[in-house]
Amino acid sequence: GPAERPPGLRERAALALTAARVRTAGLTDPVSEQDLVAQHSPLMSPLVWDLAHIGNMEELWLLRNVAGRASLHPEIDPLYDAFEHPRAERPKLPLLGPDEARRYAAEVRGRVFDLLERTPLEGTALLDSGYVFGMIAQHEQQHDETMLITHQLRPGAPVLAAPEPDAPYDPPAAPEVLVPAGPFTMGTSAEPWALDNERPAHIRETGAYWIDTAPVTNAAYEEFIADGGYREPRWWAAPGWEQIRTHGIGAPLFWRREGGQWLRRRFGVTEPVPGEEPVLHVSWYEADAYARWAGRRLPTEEEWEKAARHDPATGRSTRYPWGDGDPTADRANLGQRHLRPARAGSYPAGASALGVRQLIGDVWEWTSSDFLPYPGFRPFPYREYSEVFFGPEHKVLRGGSFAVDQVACRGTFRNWDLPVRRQIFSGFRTARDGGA
Ligand code: AVJ
Ligand code: FE
Repeated sequence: GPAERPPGLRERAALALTAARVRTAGLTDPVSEQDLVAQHSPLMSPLVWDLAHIGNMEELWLLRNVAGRASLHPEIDPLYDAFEHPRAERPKLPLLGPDEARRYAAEVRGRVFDLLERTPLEGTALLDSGYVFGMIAQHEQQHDETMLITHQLRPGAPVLAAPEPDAPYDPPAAPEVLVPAGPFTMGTSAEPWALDNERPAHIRETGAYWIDTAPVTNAAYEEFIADGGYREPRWWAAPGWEQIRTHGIGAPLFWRREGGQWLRRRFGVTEPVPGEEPVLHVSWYEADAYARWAGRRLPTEEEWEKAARHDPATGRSTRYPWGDGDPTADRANLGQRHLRPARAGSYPAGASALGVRQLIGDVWEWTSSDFLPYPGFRPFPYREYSEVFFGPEHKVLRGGSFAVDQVACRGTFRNWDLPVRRQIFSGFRTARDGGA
């Protein structure tokens, strides 16, 4: 019957925009006025900035650039341009207050729904397949993850709640999987809402390599700490060694040692570090140092994507490790359904063709690769999404965390950050070269 008909593009766009706004409300409505306007870390904006910035990007792309309307409130536009004001400066700006920001975002959204009903989703690159609506839903979800990071950094009592992961758990027998040498298709030219940096599809070659079946766990990472990993310069890239010396770092962010055990603070609650869970809140330097200590290395970005998408039986690259179907609750820990990763070895239904687990969801995974354009890259629709960040200073993360919504997560999705960053929901898995 009609209930089983897959949603059309217009409906998909409306659902994605609404899901993002429900999540935004959940991240801001339970927060006090004072905590919405405060800056909880110099790395982050006040939550009230993200809230109005979400509305302002939506107005810019959908109401001004697509529909050709005039700015609703020209005086506020410069306040919410991420390139005009670095995060540390944002609390001093004359920002909209919480209620004004909510009203503004809601006003924009009402007009956007009118536009979505009346606009053909074809004819221009921005409108084809509803691209710009999908891009704006992804933008809001990305800021929702950013706001969740702010929640994690915020001192004080918890305001968020979610059920514990109840994922199917069936630890794989082998700790690593051999990926055969040969070509595969990286990136996409077919995924309608893929962002510019995921395009175009192109062929890459890799050698044979072994990759961890699941992300590195807290228990494994604790062995590195206990073995003096943070006191041994030979494991560390020079800037990483400098960072841990300067800041006295000896464990992942939010960890502390008490009574002979590791505790961590997670969204306002202190708890023992769970050994079977993927390690979280490590920098690229910490991931790189652990891998070297373990006699291994981080996977390159193409090795990660080949493990996640290449089906040796068909030679095709799939959208996700499990195939082309959308993520489901038994395949991946996405969408802030839980406020933590699931145990390493969960989600057997989400395994890749070769049996690699938890590539999608749980923790973002650092790769060894710099964030660079694919051959044939074209900035679209704005240079400031990806192009201005290309270069050796940013490292690529793959796979998405528990805080990523499925609209902004697929086998081709690329995230990036500075290698010193640890407040993000970052973990990793390791690799090593395969035999001849
Ligand atoms: C892709 C997560 C690095 O948050 O800086 C949000 C996403 N771009 N608004 C970021 C983004 C513009 C971006 N990351
Ligand atoms: Fe943004």
